[in-house]
Amino acid sequence: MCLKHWWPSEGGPSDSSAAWPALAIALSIRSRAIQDSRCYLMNGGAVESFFISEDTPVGSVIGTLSVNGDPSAEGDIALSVSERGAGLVIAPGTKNLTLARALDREERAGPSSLYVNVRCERRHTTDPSFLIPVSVRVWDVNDNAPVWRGAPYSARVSELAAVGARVLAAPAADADQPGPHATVHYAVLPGPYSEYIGFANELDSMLVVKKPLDYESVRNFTVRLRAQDQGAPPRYNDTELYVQVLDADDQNPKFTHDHYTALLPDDVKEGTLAATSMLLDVDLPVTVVIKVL
Ligand SMILES: [Ca+2]
Ligand SMILES: [Ca+2]
Ligand SMILES: [Ca+2]
Repeated sequence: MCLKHWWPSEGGPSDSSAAWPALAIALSIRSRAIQDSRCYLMNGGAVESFFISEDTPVGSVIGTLSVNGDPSAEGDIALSVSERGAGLVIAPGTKNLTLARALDREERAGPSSLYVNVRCERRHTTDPSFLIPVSVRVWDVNDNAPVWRGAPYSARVSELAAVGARVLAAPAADADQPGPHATVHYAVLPGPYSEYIGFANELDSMLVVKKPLDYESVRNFTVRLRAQDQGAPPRYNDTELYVQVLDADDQNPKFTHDHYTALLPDDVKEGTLAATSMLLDVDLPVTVVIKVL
């Protein structure tokens, strides 16, 4: 606001010269009242806002209140946070706002924002005190690793399962805010048998067969799984998948020898047991009985 002082020589709003002293006094009082900017925010706003990292340590100074006035012991204003336990305090004699409780964007270890009122008093006056609303919000940091649901995992897979066949869903959830901090990439870690099983793709929690299984050569195995977010640096969790390979009748029976002979008496009767032979069947043991016909 701009005040203009009129003087009689400039031509005033009234033609009554007797009115000038009273007008000058009134303007002077009003001018002083307006010039007392103590407890007003310097930026002309009504609210003081701060935006800080969610992992800001308790005890940190998060900012300085941009209020007009001197809050020191000999100063002309007094500042205090009007709510008790509000999560913010003002260091005595300063305009510094100090964090008094942990904040958490995920609202697990504390609130994700604070709203408090700072009381500002004009010292040595009877003016009513001012309340300055202060808002503190937090931005996300990557403070959560993906967490596997239902881990560790186990699956039974037929040796006849085709490459690409689904084995198991192994989902992991990340509590951080949507975006890189919560985007989970899945992988089977390199190691023994890791060539048999893999994720459909790195963003898909579905495990599939990557290489044909064979009960006769591998009956069970364990692979390690990793779920990693895309933060910088990333966070991850590992778990295990145990796979039991199920036998299937995928082998033809084989004779243990190429040929068999038996000595039979001349009067051998029909139906007499002549010989037995073990057939080697890697799926199921089979015994064949040979009788005289
Ligand atoms: Ca957090
Ligand atoms: Ca977070
Ligand atoms: Ca994360």
